[in-house]
Amino acid sequence: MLITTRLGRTVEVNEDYTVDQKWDHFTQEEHDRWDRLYARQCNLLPGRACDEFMEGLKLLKLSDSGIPNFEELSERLKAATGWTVVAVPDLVPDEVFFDHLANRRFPAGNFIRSEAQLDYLQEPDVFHDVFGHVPLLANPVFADYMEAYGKGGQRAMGRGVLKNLARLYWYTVEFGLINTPKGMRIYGAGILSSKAESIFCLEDASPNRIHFDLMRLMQTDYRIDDFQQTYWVIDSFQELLEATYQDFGPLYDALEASNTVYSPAAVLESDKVHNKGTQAYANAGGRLAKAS
Ligand code: HBI
Ligand code: FE
Repeated sequence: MLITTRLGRTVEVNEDYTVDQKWDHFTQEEHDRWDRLYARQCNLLPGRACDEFMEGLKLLKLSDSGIPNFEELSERLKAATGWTVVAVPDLVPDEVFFDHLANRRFPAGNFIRSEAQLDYLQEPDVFHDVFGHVPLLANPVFADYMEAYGKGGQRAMGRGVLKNLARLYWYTVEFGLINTPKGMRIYGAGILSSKAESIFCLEDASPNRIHFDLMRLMQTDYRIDDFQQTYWVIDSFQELLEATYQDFGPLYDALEASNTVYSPAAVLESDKVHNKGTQAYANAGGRLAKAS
């Protein structure tokens, strides 16, 4: 079928919104952009990214030799955890996204950001999707968590509570931190694919760092246009997986009954706080203040 992407391109896609990666179509300039992004993050991430992520990079042989060929990458990933990477032109509809995850397919954007967007873009491109998300899919516990999320998404849609579940994805898969014996580390893909946020999330005094609490986090708004005001910290991927292996039905009942939404910067009496942020960055106007 034919669809129009959010960037205004008309593309022929399969029923499940996938396309052929057509790896040969990437230009030398585009491969070179991947290489520079890759090198930049690899300089930054030792000591900041969690070990599981660094191990995934190595196992999957992600490198600074161009945009990965999804077929080859999927072969290595499939051998590790049964996941594959499929190409999509853009964000796919929620139900399609969940169906891919529930079947251990990760949809990755089949384009790379422009030179002007090297540091920041909202659309998930191949660097965010493959460099940020795919390494952890080689970890068996995280791989199970992502499948569970896809299955949970299908149920949440049926109940009309997708907004709550989407917050779980945002604050864990995209922007999660993990406590390790060596110190706090990054596992969220939105951070791992961003130079500035990789430093900000761990080292800046501005954001809150609060211990993961499923119900609390499903009631908390997030921002999609700037650094997070709160990062949620887990002790292990097992903690995350176990939280999603309970029946969400009673949780959704409680969410509906309480009908509470906390702001992105809120700190509650009941929160287990690792660091209470100053919010100096957000209060000064954030990214837009810096740009002007
Ligand atoms: N599609 N390709 C793609 N990537 C995403 O991360 C994505 C998506 N569609 C929907 C979606 N994410 C979110 O709205 C869900 O997590 C709720
Ligand atoms: Fe993402």
